[in-house]
Amino acid sequence: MSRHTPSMSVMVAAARKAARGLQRDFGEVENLQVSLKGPANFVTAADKKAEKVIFQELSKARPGYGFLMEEGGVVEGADKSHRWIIDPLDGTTNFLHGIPMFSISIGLEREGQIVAGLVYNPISDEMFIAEKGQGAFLNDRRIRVAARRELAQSVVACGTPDLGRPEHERYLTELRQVMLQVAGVRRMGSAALDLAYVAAGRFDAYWEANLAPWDVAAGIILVREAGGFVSDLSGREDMLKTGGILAGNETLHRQLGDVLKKAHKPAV
Ligand code: 2AM
Ligand code: CA
Repeated sequence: MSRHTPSMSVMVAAARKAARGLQRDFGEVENLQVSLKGPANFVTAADKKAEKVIFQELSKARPGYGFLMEEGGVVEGADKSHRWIIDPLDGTTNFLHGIPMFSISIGLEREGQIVAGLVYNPISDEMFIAEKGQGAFLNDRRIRVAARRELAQSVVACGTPDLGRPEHERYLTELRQVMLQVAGVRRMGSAALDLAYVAAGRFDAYWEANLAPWDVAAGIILVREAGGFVSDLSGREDMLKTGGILAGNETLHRQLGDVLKKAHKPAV
């Protein structure tokens, strides 16, 4: 069983409340697929509604904490040492298409350090939580990163650049090298869930570029508390600044990092 702090209880309650709205709206999205206008505006509204619920719940429980949110941006708090980092709907494209792979992501920063993280898939009802020094849990059961040490036996997750972004060539160069060396590549569409799956040992490793802080804040502590390693794509700790992320157990984190680095070196 997980023993968690009152702050985590607050996060769990906020996520569950927002999830009820997302579950309802996800059901509606399936009906809207056939309408002329399509579900895009509806999804934007669902996203904003979920964020508002989380914002209100957390503000009530912890007055003064600051916020960094996907939709609402920065809200300065009177308490400068605490900040919530929130993505109310990570995996928006999946949600829009009726694919049940999306999540709510809530991270808590104290003095600039992530001390708690929650990633919740409202459809599978899988709640991933972690607090600094307390381990990582999936629905109250302890989780750990996978123990595999060979890329050839590993399932590696990634994210591809969105339409219109300039990184497609660079990304294809990386993907080519990775897929030549691993058992399988997966592309799920929610960075927060990708990290939660690494923490749970479902994915052996994961890399992606150009992510926002709210995509990864909660997932980073999940992986670390599950015994894994997380860095940016240069092996440094600047994930929230650079938007690059590389995660796995110690061995695969290093090996995948090497593959990505070599992918960009001209052959000699
Ligand atoms: P979203 O669903 O909240 O947009 C998919 O590979 C991941 O990238 C998702 O976590 C997705 O979050 C995120 N993502 C999509 N577009 C993005 C953007 N423009 N900036 C940062 N992250 C993005
Ligand atoms: Ca997101």
